[in-house]
Formats: sequence, structure tokens, C-alpha cells
Amino acid sequence: MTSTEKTPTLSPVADAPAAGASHEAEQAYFDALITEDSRVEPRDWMPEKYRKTLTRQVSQHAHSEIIGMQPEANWITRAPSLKRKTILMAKVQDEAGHGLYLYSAAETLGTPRHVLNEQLLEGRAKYSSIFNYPARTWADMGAIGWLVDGAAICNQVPLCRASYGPYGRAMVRICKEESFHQRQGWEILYELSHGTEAQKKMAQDAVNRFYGPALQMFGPPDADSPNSQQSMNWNIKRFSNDELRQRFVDMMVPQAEALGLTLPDPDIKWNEERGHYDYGPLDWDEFHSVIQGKGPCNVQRMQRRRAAHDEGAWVREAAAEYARKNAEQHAELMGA
Ligand code: BYC
Repeated sequence: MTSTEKTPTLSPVADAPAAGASHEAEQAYFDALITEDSRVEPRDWMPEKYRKTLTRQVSQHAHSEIIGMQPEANWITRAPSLKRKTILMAKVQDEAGHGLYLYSAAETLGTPRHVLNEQLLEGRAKYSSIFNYPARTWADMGAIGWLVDGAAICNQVPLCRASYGPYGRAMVRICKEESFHQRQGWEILYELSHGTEAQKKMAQDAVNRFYGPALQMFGPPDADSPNSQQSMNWNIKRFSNDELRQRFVDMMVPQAEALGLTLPDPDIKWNEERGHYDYGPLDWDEFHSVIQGKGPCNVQRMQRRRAAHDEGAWVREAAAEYARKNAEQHAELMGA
């Protein structure tokens, strides 16, 4: 699976209806864009439910990128070498960039970024369950890169073909950067698993803690996923949660062998008939508890986000003042 998988055609399938066209004409045009696997752009009419589900998914995704900076930022000052520190800083900055592209894409659907941010700060918006687990050791930086970014790539490469143009385009760049992130995680784990006994133990412990939560990143099982079918009908999601989870397991089993580490699931077994690895049940009670705010770090993550928002007030004020002065000067010049 690569980011060069078939991309939706970029040109409209037919002439867009003229301004003031009937609702039927607009709906027919939207339906044609979806049927022809073309792209819906911000200028196009779209059903309110399509707009709503995209705003929900893209903003949750943006929040995840921003909250996801915390477990890794926690290790910047403790990275074992200057090289590791530089790489980790670059990765955390990439995540901030991903948040920015995604908030920008979400804004094109009509909800301003400050409103999306308020939803997060007030605890009304979800972000990925995975970021509510602590990063206890340096090996966790490896496990997050290898497993969490690995799961992210698996889930997000198909999103490069999402029917909504701004989201799909943002995902192309994000996926390229995620590939680098996964490699750095792999490399950390490879060095540790080929190091001393204590280092190998630390790597295995990190994989043991992050593997289950990484599988849960793909969302609830298909039978309990209220949004999947409609999102797939609209070409937002291209595969179901369980399909992507299976892809991920199939990808990780040989990679774990190459690392010399084991995945913490005794039920993993190649199934010749299915052409996939079977795997054991996941702890969905834990998943629901984490997304309801009761995970090990939910409170800490939100406290930190709110504090960072407050500490950044002067930056927002300075930027607004700079924009106001610029606009004033521009108006003066135009008037002169
Ligand atoms: N955590 O009907 P479903 C990253 C919610 S960033 C929390 O299957 P959908 C990275 C779901 O929102 C990784 N909540 O939903 C960053 C829904 O709730 P609401 C983030 C979850 O949308 C920094 C309900 O459960 N990736 O990789 O069809 C550093 C029912 O689920 C989770 C994305 O956001 C979860 N894991 O499918 C390193 C990718 N799963 O809104 C790495 C884009 C489900 O109805 N998003 N829920 O109240 C998606 O692909 C989809 O939104 C999902 C869920 C597959 C996540």
C-alpha cells in the first residue's frame, strides 16, 4: 500500500450546477462526484451530514496530532544522544505541522479553527485513544514510532484518496512524514533489541505495552462502528476498521520477527485459508474507558494542552496585532 494508490480524478465529472440551481441538481452533482470517484471541493454543495462527519473526523485527527506531541516531547530532554534528540525534535515538530494542515482542511468545511480548539479544550471533542498512555522509557519512543506511526500510516494512506479534496491532499504530505517517523521508531527498537540484555528487555516491554492500544487506534470492530458504512459510501474511508487492523497485524508480524521481538498475543497464527494472521481478542472495555476520559493519562494530557493554550495567549495577541497593523497600512496605501 503506497500513497500513489489510485487518486480521485481531479477534474469535475460534469459541469457544476450554476449558482441558484435547484437542490435536486446540487444533490445530483454531489452524487456524481462520489460515484465517479472524483473530488468534492470546498466550493461544491455537499449534504450537511457529509460536512458534519468530515468536520468530526478531520478535527479529531487534528486534535490527535497536537495531543500526540506530548508523550514524545516528554523525552526530548532525556534522549540518549544529540542525534536522537534532534530527530525526536524534528518528529514532534512534524506532528504540529500535521495538526496545522488538518485544522486548515477542517476550516474549509466552515467551522473556524478557534471553535474546533474550544471543543477540544472544553473536553467535547475526541482525540486518538493511544495518546492517553504514558511513555515510560526511551524504548517507548521506538514503540510509538514503530507501532503507533505504523498504525497511523496503515490507516492514513487510504485517506490520501478521501473524497474531500483538502483532506486527501493534506494526507499525502502527512503520510510521507509518517513513513520517516515509523523508520525512526524501527531503528530505535532495532538498536535496543540488538544491544544488551537490559536494552532488549526494555524494547520488549515497550512493545508489550503499546501493541494492544495500537490495534485499538483503528477504532471499534466493524459491527460497533456507527460511522464506517456511511463514510465508506462517501469515499471518505476506503476500508473498514477491521480490514485495516488486519492489514496492520499482517504487516507487523514479519517486522517483529526481523526486530527479534515478539508481539504480546499468543493467538497470532498464520491462517492459510484466509491468507492472513489470526489474532486474539482485544480489550474493548479498556478502549471505551479511555475514550470516555478514564485512561491513564487523559487528565494530564488535557491539563497540559490547556496550560499550553494559556501560555500561548501572547503569541495569538501579537499575531492578531501584526495582522491588524498590516491591514491598516494596506488600507492607507490603497487610499493614498
Ligand atoms: N480513539 O464509527 P467509528 C497519529 C471514536 S494521529 C478515540 O469507527 P470513524 C499520530 C470515533 O471518533 C492518529 N476515539 O468512527 C499523531 C467515534 O466517535 P464519535 C489519529 C475513537 O470516524 C502524533 C466512535 O469512536 N488518526 O497517528 O468512522 C504522533 C465510533 O467509531 C477511536 C486519525 O484520526 C480512537 N482510536 O472511524 C504520532 C485518522 N476510534 O465521533 C502519531 C483519521 C474510534 O462518533 N480518522 N473512535 O463520537 C479515522 O480514520 C477514523 O476517524 C477512525 C474512526 C478510524 C479513527
